[in-house]
Amino acid sequence: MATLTDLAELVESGKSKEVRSLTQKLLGENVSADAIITEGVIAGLDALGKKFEKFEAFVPELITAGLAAQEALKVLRPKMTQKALHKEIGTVVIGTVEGDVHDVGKNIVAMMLEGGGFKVIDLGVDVPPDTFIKEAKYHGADILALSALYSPTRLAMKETLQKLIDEGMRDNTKVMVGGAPIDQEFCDLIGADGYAPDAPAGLKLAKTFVK
Ligand code: B12
Repeated sequence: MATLTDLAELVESGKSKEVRSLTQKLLGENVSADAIITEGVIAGLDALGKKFEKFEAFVPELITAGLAAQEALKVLRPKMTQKALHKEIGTVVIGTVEGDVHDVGKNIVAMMLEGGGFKVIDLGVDVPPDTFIKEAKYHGADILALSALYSPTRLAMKETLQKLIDEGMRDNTKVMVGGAPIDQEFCDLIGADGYAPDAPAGLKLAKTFVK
């Protein structure tokens, strides 16, 4: 019987087609979307990340694993974003900051926020500070959610916050930050409103902002 460990291995080896069908199969067996993400998708990417650190894997492998992970998310998306029956509880503009193209984690956070009742505007990756501000203004965002995975790009979070202040929007827009190199200390340092280590914690945090 195929398991979550098999899924992790398929993600790690970048087998998109197999990842898609195993994800469908696991869902059909009532394995939860949370378990599929944590023990399948993230476990596979983490294992590959460790190999990358030891020069046992290289960028092409990261690319194919990233694509395979997205296949799993495509299958999970309808399940995770089933519209809540009540009306939207707030608007979130989310994106990966300028200079950074990692988006698997950001996509998981976006799906979970949507499933939790938020209207989510996803700006994608490598988003310049000006674009975040323009879109937050246009959509009347309650929350700006910034993701960064590649450490040097963390600085773009600070720039985005500064632009928000310059535009006089800081009082009406909560800013939450996340991604592997981000922690509470960094959040406090740049003056963001909150940090969450993963998508479920991100949803919990976002809800406290719209109470
Ligand atoms: C896949 C991958 C890639 C793929 C990304 C594909 C894609 N579509 O995303 C590609 C090939 C593009 C890539 C490129 C690079 N990568 Co890369 N990559 C990875 C890898 C293996 C997995 C990342 C991932 O998706 N993790 C799984 C997700 C689910 O986790 P996550 O993003 O952390 O998200 C969770 C939380 O952090 C949180 N979260 C995330 N965002 C947000 C936002 C908010 C608001 C909140 C509340 C929470 C939150 O919730 C998520 C879900 O629980 C990691 C290693 C690893 N273990 O993470 C390296 C890693 C991130 N990459 C790394 C590097 C060095 C690079 C490159 C510089 C390599 C190179 N030499 O070119 C480039 C940089 C490109 C750029 N400018 O951005 C390093 C970064 C080191 C550092 N500290 O800066 C890592 C850590 C690998 C390593 N161990 O050295 N990479």
